[in-house]
Parts: sequence; C-alpha cells; structure tokens
Amino acid sequence: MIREINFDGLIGPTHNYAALSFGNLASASNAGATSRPREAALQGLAKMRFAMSLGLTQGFLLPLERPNAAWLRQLGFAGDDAAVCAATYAADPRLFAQACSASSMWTANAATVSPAADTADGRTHLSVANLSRMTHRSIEHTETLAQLRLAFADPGFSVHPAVPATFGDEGAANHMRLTARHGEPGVEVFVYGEEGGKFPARQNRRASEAVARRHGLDPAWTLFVAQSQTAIDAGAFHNDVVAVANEHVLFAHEHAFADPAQLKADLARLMPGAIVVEVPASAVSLADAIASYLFNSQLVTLPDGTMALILPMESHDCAPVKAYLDALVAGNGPIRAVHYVQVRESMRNGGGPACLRLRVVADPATIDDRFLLDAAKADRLEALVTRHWPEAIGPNDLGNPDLWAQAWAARKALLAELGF
Ligand code: SUG
Repeated sequence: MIREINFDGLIGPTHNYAALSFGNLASASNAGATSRPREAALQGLAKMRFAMSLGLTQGFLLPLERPNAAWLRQLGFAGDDAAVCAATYAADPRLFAQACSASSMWTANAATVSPAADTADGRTHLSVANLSRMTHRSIEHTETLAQLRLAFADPGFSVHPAVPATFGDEGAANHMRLTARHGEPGVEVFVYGEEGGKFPARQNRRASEAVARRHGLDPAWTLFVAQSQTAIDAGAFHNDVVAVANEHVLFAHEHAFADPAQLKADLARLMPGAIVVEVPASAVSLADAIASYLFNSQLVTLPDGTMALILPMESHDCAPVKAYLDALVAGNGPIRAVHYVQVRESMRNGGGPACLRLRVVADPATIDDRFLLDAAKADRLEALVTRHWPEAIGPNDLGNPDLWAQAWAARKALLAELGF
C-alpha cells in the first residue's frame, strides 16, 4: 500500500562539533564542544522507534564511510587510509574535519523526492542533492547515490545523480509538497535563496528547476518560491527551519518566504482545500523559531487520519513556542497533537527531527527490505551502536588514529549486521 515512509539517517560514529556550516547558528555556536556519537545514534534510533509507535512506517539510511580517505587521496594525500588521514590532519586539520563529518545523518538533504503521482512517467523520482555550498557536505552525493540506487532499485523508482554543482542544491530540506492525500497528485514547492545576504543561500533556483524538469513535473503544479532574506540572515539556512508541509497543511513562520501572499494565493488556486497555519512573529519571533526548531518538526498523518507534530525537546523548553503549541492543540485546527523527542546531539549541529529524515511516498514492498526498520532490527542496531560507536569525541580527538580505526570498524560491523 502507498504511504509516506520516513528514512532517517543513522547517526555515524564520527559525529562531532567542528563548526563546518557557516550560516547554521547551532553548528557555529557549538564549535569545539565534545560530542557523544553513541548517545547521538541512540537518540536517533529512539526517535525512529517513537515514529513507529505512532503507527508510521520507518526506514533508515546508513552513515557514509568517514574519515573519507578516498576523497583525501583525490586531494593529493598518499599512502594507505591511515597514512592519508595522518598526513591530512598534520597539514590541514580543518580539511581533515571535513573528511570526518557525519553530516549524511541529515537525510532531508540526501535527495529531492517526487512521488509517482506527480511525475510524467508515473515513476517516483529521486534526485540526489549536490550539497555543493558546504565542502564537508559536497562529498556526500556519490555515496548517497549508490545507497539510494540500492534501496530504490525497483523499476517504479528513478534515481538521478546530483545536478551540476555550480547550482547549489540541498534536496528535500527546501522542497515541500501539498496534496489531498499522500498517494494523490500534489503541488510541489521548491524554495530557494538569493545571494547577497549575510550568509550563503544554499538552495539555488536553477537547481530546483533542473530537478523539476528531470522529475517530469507538471509546470502548472510546480511552484518556485523565494526564501525571505530576513529568514536566511536570522539563520534559516534551509527552508525546513521555518516551514513544513504535510498533505493539505502548510505550517510556516510569517517571515519564511519573500512573498507569502503570492504563495498563499497560488496554493488557494491550485489546491482549494489547502490550509496555511502561519505563525506570526508576535507569537514566536524568528529567533525563537530558529533556536527552538519549531518548524523543523515532522508533520505527519497518523493511521487514524489526524495530523501530529513531532518536535525537538528544544521546542518544549522555549516558553513562547510551548505556549503557541499548547494553544494550537487546544484550538480547532488541523494539527491535533504534539510530541517532543530528544535529539539534542543532532540539534547542536543544527539538525532537528525533520532534518534527520527523508520522506518517500511509496509502497514499502517495492523498497529493499534492508533499509526498513522494525522493532527487532532497532534492537539489533542499538546493541551494535552501543558496542561500536565512540562514547565521546572532543575537539582534539579527530587526529587520533584509534578513532579512525574505530569508526571504520563500526561501519564495517554495521554493514555486516544488515547483510550488505
Ligand atoms: O548542513 N549541519 C547540517 C545540518 C543540516 C540540517 N538539515 C536540514 N535543515 N534539513 C548543515 O548545516 C554541521 C556539521 C558541523 O559543523 O560539524 C552541519 O553540517
């Protein structure tokens, strides 16, 4: 049966705080902090389990190989993997940190997905994101492509490589879809930024247009919408930091878009049943929205047809946001419940519940079963993480050869456990 499946990124063993993402306030402000990779991965798995407990279908994607010695070799470092890492760390510690990043955990940036109901050939199209605006993320797409081609090998899917990197593309983090029901045709909304602000605009309009063409979307049902410069400057480096959509509901901050009136008019024209739940700055300031990640929540349709928000605990702990959410649930709107999950390790790098998942509308029976989760597999993954993931990584630990060996061994054990 066709449904929405959330593919969360299993958080990798090198998760750390190297402040690699300029414009992402959380990443910058936790520079040099000590990370807890084991706890991070367990928090991620607990969130996946929670989603399953709500009756949702859950998948996951694997962490990529880090440190990425193959990439460092392309940059001229020579020798075996450990020698390449040692030479890079000695020559350029920041470059080495980029090769170590566990950033593929944020699978909202893995790809843009257009469900079969929207595309000309009736297949579900996935375009891997090039992530070219951040060096540490620009090295994800080749391995991500290989993984998505495995997971979505069924002829009902078409998996495209990244669009050329001159056009920055950040995938589903800047893409929303409004539809009466997941399996039905929808309006696809691509959100892009414009250069010239305080921080880099990470999604480019031409990249979005290329993705829409490759997916065979109907231009009449495809919107290209500019992010507001105010939002980007306030730290909304992706649209999913200030907006989230599910089926007929768009939940967004008043200052998310450059021209919200136009977007609302277009939605009303294309989808008269669409509801925009707009949060005014007078209730939640842009700064509170970004610090609490109110909008980086998963807006989901439960099996009984009602909608719920899965939010980070930081939203619970921000008084104006909590007050807004309490009133939202008490009111008569389409969002009937809110749930808070603990994903603090990821949040400290600017990744909330929505960043950690890639949504795919499909029949689970058409997906490689190794990428789907159930309670028994979650047990096995938790045991494996507990055995193999480092407990902590401090600012000076990235140069430690024992850490590299542990990270490679952990990933190898994971692949073996899952039958890859
Ligand atoms: O790309 N952080 C990620 C967070 C991605 C969030 N994703 C979405 N909004 N969908 C990023 O900025 C920080 C890594 C570091 O600093 O070590 C980082 O890459």
